[in-house]
Amino acid sequence: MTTPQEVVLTNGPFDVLVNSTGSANISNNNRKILLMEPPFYRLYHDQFCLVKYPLALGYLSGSIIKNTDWSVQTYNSDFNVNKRYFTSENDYLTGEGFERYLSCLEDHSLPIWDEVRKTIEEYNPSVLGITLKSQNFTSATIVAKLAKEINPDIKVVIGGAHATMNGSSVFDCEYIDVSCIGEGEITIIELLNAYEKNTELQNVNGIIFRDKSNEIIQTPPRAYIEDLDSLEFPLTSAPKVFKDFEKYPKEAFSYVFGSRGCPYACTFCESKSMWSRKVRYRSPENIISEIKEMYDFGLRRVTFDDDTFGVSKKNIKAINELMHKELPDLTYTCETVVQLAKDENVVKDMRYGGCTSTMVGIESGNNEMLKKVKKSQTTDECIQAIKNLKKHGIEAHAFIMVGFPEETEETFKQTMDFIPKLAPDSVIFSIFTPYPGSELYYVCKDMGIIEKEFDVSLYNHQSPLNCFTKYIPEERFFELRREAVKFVDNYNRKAKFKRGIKSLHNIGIKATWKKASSYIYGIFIGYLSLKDKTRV
Ligand code: B12
Ligand code: SF4
Repeated sequence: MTTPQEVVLTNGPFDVLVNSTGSANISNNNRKILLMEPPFYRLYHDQFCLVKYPLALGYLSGSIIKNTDWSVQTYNSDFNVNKRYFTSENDYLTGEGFERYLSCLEDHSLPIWDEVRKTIEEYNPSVLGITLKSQNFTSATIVAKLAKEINPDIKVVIGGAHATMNGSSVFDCEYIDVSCIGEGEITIIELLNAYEKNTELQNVNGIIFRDKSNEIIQTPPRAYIEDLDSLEFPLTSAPKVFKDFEKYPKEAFSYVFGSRGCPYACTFCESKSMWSRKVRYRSPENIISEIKEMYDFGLRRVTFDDDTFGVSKKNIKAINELMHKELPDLTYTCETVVQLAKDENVVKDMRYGGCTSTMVGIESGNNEMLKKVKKSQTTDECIQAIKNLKKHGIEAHAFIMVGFPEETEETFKQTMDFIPKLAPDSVIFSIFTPYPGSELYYVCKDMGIIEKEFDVSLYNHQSPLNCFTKYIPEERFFELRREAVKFVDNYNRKAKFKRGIKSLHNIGIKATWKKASSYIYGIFIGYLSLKDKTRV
């Protein structure tokens, strides 16, 4: 570790602090931070976008408002105010969409980048915070570049899963000043205070930063926040800070996190590197009071975004009892694991609390493969879990993943054959992707499946380039994948139709006609939007 050079204060017209290398520090007159989600889905298709208030932006801005007098704006540049459509087709990030994605990363004169430029110019922040997943890192580097072109003195701070997993390598992008490792609520406060008071960043734990002599310095790790109940609710400050707040549908604010961390150790997932396997829980009371705020805002259905809803049976019971008591006409949806849903009592508790839909990590239809990826479940237990959920009126959508490094043609086909036996309400189909921070990322490196210089922004669960299997030749893998995507799309269409018939049967003729006409209208609007495929 090195110590940053000394910073000197000069007298300027705007009380600007200038350091010894001449670049401006944060002015007392400009305590403004813009926090943003970089574009990703919009780069693929103009009509696909992230209709959501990213929780990282909500938590960070809440913390800044509570603890500092900085002004904050949050901005989801992956939301298109004119078009909100999304798709459930499995190949939506492939084909023409993928070509467009690549060209948008090359051509920075496109309207999407103009929108980003304009937002930065108009708000004129002294600090730009960008939240990152590996897939949108390249997009984020473009945002950082645009920001520095507008004002070279803007401090660019990144955070999120990709920042946390990739250490100092993110500084290959010359426009990044600071990377936040792990949780950001306290780190961002200390960072803003350091900027404002012009003290050394060395004293801020949990960051890596570029000092004035361009050296990359890492500070000691940031301790996890012990009391998650102390955090502000993202929705509370959203109307004040979130750009275009009023243009979002209410559902964009229906996401809630009840815990941080996951006790499981699936090798394709990097949750343990980010949050650790020790789970931190919010109290059921605190969760319910956040959901009450969402209820008052007009929401009647919320989504738990936790890695695994509730985690322990005891906690699940406690949350659901309170939900039932305090919010009887609110429903929720969540992600769960077979280990929990195979227990009918857990499922009953969830139903009691208002759960109507779940996504369950099934992944493979082959027991050996499940063991290899440390998914602690058997195929029989998977069937039991889906059965339990459906029996109690909870939709069960299955995450299925193929293309693990040790996948063979046989295990691939077994997984496809398993889907009808499992009979989920739909399949969320993914091709394995080695995410930095996951165990399999390092396995892929050791096996030589991925190169040292691995550009992860080209890969994601639906990327047409994904092929990380050792035993299936690439051409054959792509063939199997094409067939699988067709099979899954077909399965999902049929399953959706069946669900539709069932729900229409339950609601009667008049309501059926109303629903059917709005469905036809939806198709018509969707068709128009698909025809209007303008570049983003
Ligand atoms: C909800 C979710 C989604 C949603 C919405 C995402 C969104 N933008 O809001 C959807 C479904 C769209 C999605 C999509 C994808 N996701 Co996702 N997603 C999640 C999930 C479950 C929760 C995210 C969340 O809200 N967390 C809660 C907030 C509070 O945590 P946080 O975002 O990490 O932020 C904290 C810190 O990281 C830090 N921080 C974050 N940003 C910043 C910025 C600054 C400036 C600072 C200082 C600090 C800071 O402070 C925050 C507060 O403590 C996470 C898993 C998880 N447990 O986090 C996966 C996760 C983030 N997703 C992941 C992946 C892989 C994807 C996809 C690539 C999947 C795919 N199709 O292939 C896409 C990529 C989309 C994209 N835009 O790039 C991976 C990322 C792995 C990686 N190395 O990047 C994760 C970690 C899941 C996993 N365990 O593997 N995702
Ligand atoms: S895949 Fe889900 S259950 Fe497995 S470690 Fe990741 S978050 Fe936990």
